[in-house]
Parts: sequence; structure tokens; C-alpha cells
Amino acid sequence: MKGKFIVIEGIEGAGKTSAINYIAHILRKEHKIKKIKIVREPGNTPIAEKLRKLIKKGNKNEELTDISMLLLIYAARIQLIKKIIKPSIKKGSWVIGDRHTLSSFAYQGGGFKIEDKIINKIHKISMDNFKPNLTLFLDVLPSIGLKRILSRKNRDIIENKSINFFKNTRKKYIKLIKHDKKIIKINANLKINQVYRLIKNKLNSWIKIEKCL
Ligand code: T5A
Repeated sequence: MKGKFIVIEGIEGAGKTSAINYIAHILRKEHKIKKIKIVREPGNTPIAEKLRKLIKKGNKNEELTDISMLLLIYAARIQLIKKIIKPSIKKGSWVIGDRHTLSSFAYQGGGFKIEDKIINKIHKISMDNFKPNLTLFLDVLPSIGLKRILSRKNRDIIENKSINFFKNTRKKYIKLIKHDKKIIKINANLKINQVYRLIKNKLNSWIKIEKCL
């Protein structure tokens, strides 16, 4: 099979990191896929990692505006796609992404309330129609997700937001995924083993169809 791009999405504490490692395990063990690359947004290239620090922590002497944050996220995304994701897929790798463009529409649109038409404009200029082959949206209630990350120290700008911010972000995710057949919703409120089972079923069914195409 050709290289693919699978993205995992969800709010804080949805379990994306654990899910990504599990997906890599399934791809290796059950599908004998050897070339697997895990990436995260924002980040991974030297420039994108610098931008990640700015996006997450801002600057103590200057507030990062919501639009500036959005632009920095897209700048980091362009670097990652051009330098890592596209070349890896071209070489036959399966790239698993921790977040992608859906995060921008959900967080910047739903959480920060930037109008969709503004995000869409930046999106079109930046993305050149590049899209994931599959997105798994781990849907967790903010009350549950935030409890899971409660003990985390050194919280970033977004982790310090109120529960309403995450409720609005989740609401936007749910609205966005409704009519997109390439996005599968997973109930991430369940125990981790139950979440894994759902992921495995959905992923295997999708791969089965892909193999027939
Ligand atoms: N951002 C990013 C935007 O605003 N716009 C964008 O376009 C993009 C790309 C990235 C930040 O940038 C923002 C969103 C983010 O705020 P990050 O540090 O990468 O920052 O943050 P997250 O991606 O949110 O990572 P988190 O670690 O917070 O969430 P995860 O990865 O979903 O959670 P995970 O897997 O680390 O799990 C958290 C804890 O819960 C446990 C795990 O063991 C872990 O301890 N857990 C469970 N416990 C019980 N039951 C389950 N089912 C569990 N699943 C996991």
C-alpha cells in the first residue's frame, strides 16, 4: 500500500498520545507496515519547534493575539508538511499526526471565536488542498479530559483556559466532523482498553476498504 496520512484529533486529555502509539503498534504488528513516522502539530521541524514554544507559552512582555497565534500555527504546519509529511508519504511511510487543520478550526474557530471565513482564507493559501487520508476524532467531555491532565505542571496558554473554552472547542469539532466521511468519531470517555478496541476496529475496517481501492 502507498504511504498514508492518519491524523488523531481531540481536546486536551482526549488520549491522543496514547492512541497514536497504539495505532503505530497495530500498523506494525497486524499490517506489517514498517515505515511509520509520528509527528505532532505544532512542531517537529527546527522552525516549527521554535514556533511551538511561542504558540504555547507566548511572551511575558507581549500578548500573542489570537490571529497571530493562528498564523504561527499555519506557518509551523507549512514547514512540517513540506519538510517531513509529504517527503515521508512519497517514500511510502505511514505518517501519524498528533493534530492537524481540524484543530485550527476547532480551537481558533470554536475556542477563540475567530470567524470561519478568516480561518478558511489562511487555510486555502497554506494548504494547497493537502488533506489527511483518515482522521480519528477522540471525543472526550471537557470535564473528563481536563481531569486527566490536572496534575500537569507548567501549563501553557490554552491549558489555562476555562472549561467553557474547551466546551466551545468540542462543540466546534462535533459540528465540523458531521458531514466528513474521512473523519471517524471515537468515544474517548471510556476506559483506555475500550477506547483502544474501538480504534482497532475502526482502523482495521478502514484499511480493509483502502486495500480494495
Ligand atoms: N493547537 C494546536 C491549536 O490551538 N490549534 C491548532 O491548529 C493546533 C495544531 C498543542 C496545543 O496547541 C493547540 C492545542 C493544544 O492546546 P500539546 O501539548 O500538543 O499542545 O497538547 P495536546 O495535543 O492537547 O496534548 P495532551 O497531552 O494535553 O492531550 P492528549 O495527547 O490527548 O492526552 P494524553 O494521551 O497525553 O493523555 C492524558 C492523560 O490521560 C490518560 C493518559 O495516560 C495521560 O495520563 N488517558 C486516560 N485515562 C483514562 N482513560 C482513558 N481513556 C485515557 N486516555 C488517556
